[in-house]
Amino acid sequence: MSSIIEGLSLDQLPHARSRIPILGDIASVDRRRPTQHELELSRTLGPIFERKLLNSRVIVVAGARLAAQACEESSWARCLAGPGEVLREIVPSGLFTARSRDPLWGMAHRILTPGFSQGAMRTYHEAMSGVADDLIADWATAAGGRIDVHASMTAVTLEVIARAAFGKPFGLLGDPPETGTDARWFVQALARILRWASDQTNDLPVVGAVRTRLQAARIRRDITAARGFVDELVRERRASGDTSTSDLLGLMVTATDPETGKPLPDSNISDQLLTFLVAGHETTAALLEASLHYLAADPGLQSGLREQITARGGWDYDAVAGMRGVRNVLNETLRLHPPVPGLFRVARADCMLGDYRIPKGRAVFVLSLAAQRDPEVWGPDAEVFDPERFIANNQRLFPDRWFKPFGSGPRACIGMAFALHEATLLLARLTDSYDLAHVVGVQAREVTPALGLYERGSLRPEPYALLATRR
Ligand code: MNH
Repeated sequence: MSSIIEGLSLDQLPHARSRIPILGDIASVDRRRPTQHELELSRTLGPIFERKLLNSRVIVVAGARLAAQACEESSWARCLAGPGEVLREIVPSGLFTARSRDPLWGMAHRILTPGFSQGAMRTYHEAMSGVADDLIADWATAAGGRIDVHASMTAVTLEVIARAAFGKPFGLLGDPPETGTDARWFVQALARILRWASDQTNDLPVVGAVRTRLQAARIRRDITAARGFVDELVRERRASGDTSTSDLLGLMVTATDPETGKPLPDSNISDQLLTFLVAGHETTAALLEASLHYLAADPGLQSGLREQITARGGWDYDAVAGMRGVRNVLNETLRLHPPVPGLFRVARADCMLGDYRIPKGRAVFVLSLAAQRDPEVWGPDAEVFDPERFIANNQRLFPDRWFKPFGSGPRACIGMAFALHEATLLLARLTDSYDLAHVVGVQAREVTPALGLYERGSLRPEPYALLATRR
């Protein structure tokens, strides 16, 4: 207890030098790249510091050892703040946005967990492979082999969710679906909603309020339309008489909660469908965009992967699940460029975080983007892109490394296995079928610090084109 009394108070937290009364850190706000700016600040302010804007204060945890402390479930819990809080306005009780004490969270979590088991991934493998075929064919038609990576990865990740998790082709790749539903307008509405949500999180207080009001009517229409679209998926599944529980839609329509014996209410099913469409595509697309960026910069890395891919001897579920080299590239990309750049955590009780006394109920922002590059636990070359860090033997060299791109505790990402299997399959298929190159030569090692990440929605490279040549 005495350490609690002796610790430093939060008034003593370091902050930007340019702080002024009342407005706070307004002179050092970077609205376009807020988390990259915090990463920069951590280099001078250290592993924990404070950001203040008017009355809002955020404690940023950038050091890996402190990040690990703030992820201990005994004293800390996930906190709904930032983008999660904004998304609550649109999707009040999806898995991502529901409060942990909301009974609907537990119910949905229990009902949907089997949909993310290894057995489920084996089932989704076929639908994912079909989308991969369509992607390979689609790239072959690009004029001059020039690929708009962001557009392509957005389409492919949405199509994977649609076919694997909902059994419903959206027609964003490959043949147009037989039935009338064209999902293109839905995808555009979704993009506008996400952009609006992300602007709200990044905007300065007054600017944000004005912008929100100006766009409110449009966004409300988009949200209503998006709900109508997902509700139609539920109606179609019910009308088909199919009561299998082999995909996420089937589980939601047919399964009951093992604890309460109840099915998910219809309004909650729409929330979950929207959640999976949003949470499931943006982040995975961002991961693929950044991974392709590294691969295109390094022909040696591509040929190394091709050898390992060929050695797996095929493309069935087990062959793909064992493509360690591809998995290492994905992990290293997630380490340096986590699509979700940080985690909000809240203290369950008065506690210490490093030298600071944290009162119960105080929130902190754990900046994964910084903690996953902390040289104290990752070594002096922490900023270098090196997939071999994730080879089992090398991992032992850094026992305290902090790596949580999918979050922490009971509210961690439910879709991790889905995302990793999908990304492994797609990246391996693309590397196997195409030589990848940047339009202007970029060296992988230059890329790391200067990727110029875009921060609208998930952290991702600025939109870029790459050249794909059929092998
Ligand atoms: Mn995902 C939660 C990262 C892919 C569905 N996801 C989270 C969290 C992170 C995260 C981090 C926790 C956020 C927090 O603590 O505030 N997710 C990712 C990344 C990828 C990803 C980096 C891809 C790469 N996620 C997916 C996919 C799906 C999905 C694919 C669905 C098919 N994620 C979720 C859901 C939650 C979540 C649902 C909320 C879980 C909960 O709170 O119970």
